[in-house]
Amino acid sequence: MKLSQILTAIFIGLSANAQTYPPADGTAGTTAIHKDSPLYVAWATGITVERGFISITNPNLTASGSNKATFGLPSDAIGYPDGNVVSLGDAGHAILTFASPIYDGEGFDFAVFENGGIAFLELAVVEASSDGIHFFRFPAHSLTQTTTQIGTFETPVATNLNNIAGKYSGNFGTPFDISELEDNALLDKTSITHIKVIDVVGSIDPDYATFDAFGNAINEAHPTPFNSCGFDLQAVGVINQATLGRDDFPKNTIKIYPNPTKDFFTIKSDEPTKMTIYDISGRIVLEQHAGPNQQVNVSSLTPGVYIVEVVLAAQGEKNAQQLIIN
Ligand SMILES: [Ca+2]
Ligand SMILES: [Ca+2]
Repeated sequence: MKLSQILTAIFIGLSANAQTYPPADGTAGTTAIHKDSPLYVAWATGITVERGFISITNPNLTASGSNKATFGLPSDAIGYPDGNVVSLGDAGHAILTFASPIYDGEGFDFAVFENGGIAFLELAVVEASSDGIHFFRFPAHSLTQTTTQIGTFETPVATNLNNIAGKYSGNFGTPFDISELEDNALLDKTSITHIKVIDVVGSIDPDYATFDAFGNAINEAHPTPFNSCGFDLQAVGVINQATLGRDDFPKNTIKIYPNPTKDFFTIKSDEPTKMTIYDISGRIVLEQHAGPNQQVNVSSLTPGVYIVEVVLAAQGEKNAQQLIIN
């Protein structure tokens, strides 16, 4: 089962009457991944930006002397999310590159950071490419109503949004799982080299709207005629990064299997380890010492995404992996 299906199943289970998606950062069941999570192994290293209008429905409108967004520099979205952003403007986009490609490993593979708060989310759809030419969009879904325009200072809510960047606050990445992209001969999921982040035009006017994968206009704050309008891209964090060859893996890299699991997993290791399991919000849910190749019982944990951090007792070397319990 794909991660998205697992999560959807969980949330359908929690709210029998309505399909909803993972809630805001800080709420149980969220998939928001904090910027200091050990899951991030790298950050974007290159970027090109094409800015959009401050108001795509009124292209003559200007702010700070320009009819396009001007706030921030493209380089502000390189590296660790330090709070600085580049504003994309209506329908503007950024294409990010990486020192080493992203691959479709277990669970989430990368995350996109905006700078919003729960009280004001700004959204973007996301695409991936393995050649920098052909881009493929993650299947965005907006459950927000499409009859009343969300106003300039209003916001959609996270539980109505899936595969849409910006659904979490500035300290948390919105994660994406490459396995959710449709298979295509022009897409190599083992070597994603470019991530494209495209501002959602919040207008529900079909002449301007950004539509999700189901044909719904994605309703968000509109108009926003400011020089800092549109998606404020802060960073893209890499979770599953391809390395140049197997020899480049550290000698003591730890494997956990099976993953996903229902009840038990084994840490493959030659020496005693200290193991801590965090939920995706960073709370410790299980902590124990484990002998070589010892089984760990996780049958008491709720299905979902976890982070297993293993410290080799001798070297103190840390290794973090995603664990999916289904
Ligand atoms: Ca994946
Ligand atoms: Ca927007």
